[in-house]
Amino acid sequence: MTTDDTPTEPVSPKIVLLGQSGVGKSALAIRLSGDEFRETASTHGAQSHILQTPDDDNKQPVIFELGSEKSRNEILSSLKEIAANVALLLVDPTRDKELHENIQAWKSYLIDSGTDTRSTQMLVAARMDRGGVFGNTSLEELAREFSFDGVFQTSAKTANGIQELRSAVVEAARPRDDEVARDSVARVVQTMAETLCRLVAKDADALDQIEWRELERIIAVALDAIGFTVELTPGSKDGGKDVVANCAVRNNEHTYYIEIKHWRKGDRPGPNHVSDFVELNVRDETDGGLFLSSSGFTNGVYGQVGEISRQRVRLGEREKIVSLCQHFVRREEGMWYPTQPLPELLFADTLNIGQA
Ligand SMILES: Nc1nc2c(ncn2[C@@H]2O[C@H](COP(=O)(O)OP(=O)(O)OP(=O)(O)O)[C@@H](O)[C@H]2O)c(=O)[nH]1
Ligand SMILES: [Mg+2]
Repeated sequence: MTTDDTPTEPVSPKIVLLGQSGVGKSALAIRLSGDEFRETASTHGAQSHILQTPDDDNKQPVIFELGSEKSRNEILSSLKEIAANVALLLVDPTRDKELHENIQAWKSYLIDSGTDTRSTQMLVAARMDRGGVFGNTSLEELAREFSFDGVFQTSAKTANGIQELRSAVVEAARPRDDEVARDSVARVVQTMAETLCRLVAKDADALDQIEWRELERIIAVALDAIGFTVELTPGSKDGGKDVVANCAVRNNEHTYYIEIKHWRKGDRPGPNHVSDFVELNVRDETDGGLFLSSSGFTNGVYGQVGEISRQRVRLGEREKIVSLCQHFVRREEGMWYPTQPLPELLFADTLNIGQA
């Protein structure tokens, strides 16, 4: 999930190694993690290593090496998944005649994957025992041009420059105090939303004790478990949707908006609320919308269900909320994996034309 109050697991700082095949990523990872040099063959698939640090706590930074066989899309999705705190771009200035283009290309991956904004980035010249920098390229100038935070000349073989690089990486990967605090608050919030999700799955009446913001979190947690990539919008100024859920359908990214009304019994959203939401989905060209109301809808809305669903917006009541929570529980117990496409699941158990 991605939001300011995103629940996140306690994780070790993550370091990602990028660069062309054969530039020395595996050798450097082995040197940084085990302080030895080993001959390596080309590695495929992401590899991970634990970085050696002086303080032996359970948050040792993890080094990920991107496999070299990857396509642009694979690189981007690996980078997004890793969400590194530190990115090391390895280059071989002793022989790379296209150093500038090469750095530019990798930098674009860092930018397009969002790694650029969240990580410290270092330009690392590798295999420097094999010779000096090719031509009169200045690594410092390149680092400045592409906004790297540091530049290092290293050799995994002789260990030159490794200590300096390791210290800089450890420092950059150290979680800041505010991050630690945010992390633990987020963890508590996440745990609470999961616990509430289990309660609602067992007993729909639990909904009556739950505040609206908690219900938004519950729905976000449930959709996340079902397999959507979920974003919970801020509590106020949510732009008319409470949760944005994304999923890939046959390699195409689909986006759904979810609006959640959790009003006291007797108060029910009417046609205007629903039509605002329909319009929002049309305007933002979503692939559909789900309007959930724990207290049901006014009669005016029930009369328009057919028209509303033609606009790819579905309406869900208590039963739908409970069913999403039950999916969460079954998923958590490992008893269930989605067999239907996710968009169908999202729209299951909603009001349909015949029912109204
Ligand atoms: N002389 C020297 N050779 C090195 C050094 N680092 C790596 N090599 C050699 O360079 C070759 C490529 O190194 P790797 O670490 O496997 O490169 P890689 O970036 O992991 O390559 P892929 O896994 O294909 O992406 C191997 O033969 C290494 O032994 C170094 O510092 N000095
Ligand atoms: Mg490798």
